[in-house]
Amino acid sequence: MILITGSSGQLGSYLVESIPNSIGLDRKESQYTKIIWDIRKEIDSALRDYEIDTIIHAAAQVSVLKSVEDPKIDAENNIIGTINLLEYARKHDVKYFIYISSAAVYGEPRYLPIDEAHLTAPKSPYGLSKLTGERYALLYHELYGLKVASVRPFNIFSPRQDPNSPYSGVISIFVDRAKKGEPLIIYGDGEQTRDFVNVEDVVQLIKLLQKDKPTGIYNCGTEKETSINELAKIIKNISGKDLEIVHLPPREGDIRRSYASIEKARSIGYKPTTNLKRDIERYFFTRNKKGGV
Ligand code: UD2
Repeated sequence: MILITGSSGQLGSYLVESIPNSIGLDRKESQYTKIIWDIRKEIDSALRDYEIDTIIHAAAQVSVLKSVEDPKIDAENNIIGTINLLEYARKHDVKYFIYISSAAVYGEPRYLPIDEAHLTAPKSPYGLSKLTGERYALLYHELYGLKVASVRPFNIFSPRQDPNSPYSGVISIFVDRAKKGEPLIIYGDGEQTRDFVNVEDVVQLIKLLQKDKPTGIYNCGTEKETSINELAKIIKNISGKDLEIVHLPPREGDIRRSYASIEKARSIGYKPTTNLKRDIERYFFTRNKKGGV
């Protein structure tokens, strides 16, 4: 059986939906979650009734902002929580561990596109805790032979991101404001770029990993960069409204340009399908907002 942690979250919910023989664990209830459990506590008693051979660890404190406000809670979830799962894997002879890391581990890019060999110099407690969790997982490979893959997603988007959360991504926020006819707010000149990847591509890569079970680190993106100005234009056009675009001072610590090298993911068969305009339309502006995988 495949354990998916973070099953009430954006990525975890899609994973439960699209991976057969999987079971979801999360501290929050949802239709995708079978086991309600906080990973900051040891995990054995929660999984007593199950035989787990693979763990996909997507549960995390995901907000950069929150991690700055409360680095301790961030570390408890992302570091201690990961250690609890790795300890379970070690004791119960789990065969494969997929760790969901983040592009935040790189910090300010030194060159583009960013490949997996790029220096890791996180700029936030979140980036550091995700990197530490990843290092622990890879250490368990060294020490105990646990097969471990770490996925470093760039900017994931899907209709399951809560636009009302102050920690939400720019696409959900822009779409929400566009629907309400509110101005789109761009921090800085809008020429900063990101590699936006739809959640289905992240699921695609994870399924490929599950098939071959390699050990290693894999970026997950599209190898394309889109500026925030372009993104605002796309969403304004789709909405068909005469939306105002307002520029505010840049966000502190904002990265200027970012996009992934995905050569390594390609080597195991990954082919990104993300098409920003089409996906924003079908995820957010059609009647069926499910955006099913
Ligand atoms: C993303 C991830 C973060 C971490 C990081 C790694 C999300 C929500 N955050 O942060 O968890 O992995 O990548 O580098 O996926 N912006 C606006 N107006 C808005 C909101 C945002 O102009 O209303 C800009 C923002 O200043 C930034 C860009 O849009 O330049 C993307 O912002 P974001 O918060 O979606 O994601 P990012 O890249 O800061």
